[in-house]
Amino acid sequence: MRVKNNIILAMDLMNILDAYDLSEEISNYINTIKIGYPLTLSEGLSTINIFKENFDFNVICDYKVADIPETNEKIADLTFKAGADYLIVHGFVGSDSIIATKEKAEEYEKDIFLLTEMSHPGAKKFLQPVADDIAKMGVEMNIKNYVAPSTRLERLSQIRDIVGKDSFIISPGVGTQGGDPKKTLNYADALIVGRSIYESEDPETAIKNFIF
Ligand code: FNU
Repeated sequence: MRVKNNIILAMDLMNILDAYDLSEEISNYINTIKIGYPLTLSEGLSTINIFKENFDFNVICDYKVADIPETNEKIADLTFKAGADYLIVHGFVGSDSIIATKEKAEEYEKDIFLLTEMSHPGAKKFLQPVADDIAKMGVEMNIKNYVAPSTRLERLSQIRDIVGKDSFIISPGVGTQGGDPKKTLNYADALIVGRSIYESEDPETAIKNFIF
């Protein structure tokens, strides 16, 4: 996966017109966006194709899939059928649930990202203690793409050590959540950036602050 300028825009706007306008404004700087529940539940899965057809973006769907294998498979099927290139899947649910999404991705010649540790403070209590094991499981499962936090660089570094240099790590938490973008790129392949860009008065200038 080639992420232009190592920036993935988290498109957490609540309506497609705003998202479309922002895409027009910054499409020279990025080729990859991440959409999640805010935009999908507001406007539907059809938004995926709007970004693909008009901007040719890679679209990562951040649905943090975390269910039993049979339900995960249905969610993955709907997401890839709607045009997604990647689906973010929780690791804590275990390998059978993850395999269900990975196999579905392969049917569509797409892929998943495995979520290890999250970036917010609350993740320290339940997720952090098992995050290394989630990453190790991912390696055993031959998963190549991971999500790991920029808000705790020592954890990001540890997860990089586990998944190895050839894996692809995308990292949320820079900017508004406090993570340092430049230092994050010592360990991660790309930054996920949301509010620092889409809440800015001048998104084009804001995005340049994340280009090194
Ligand atoms: P911004 N996100 C996150 N932390 O922030 N997918 C995680 O551990 C994770 C995520 C998402 O803070 C979050 O939902 F796994 O405005 C949002 O879409 O820059 C984006 O990353 C961060 O947005």
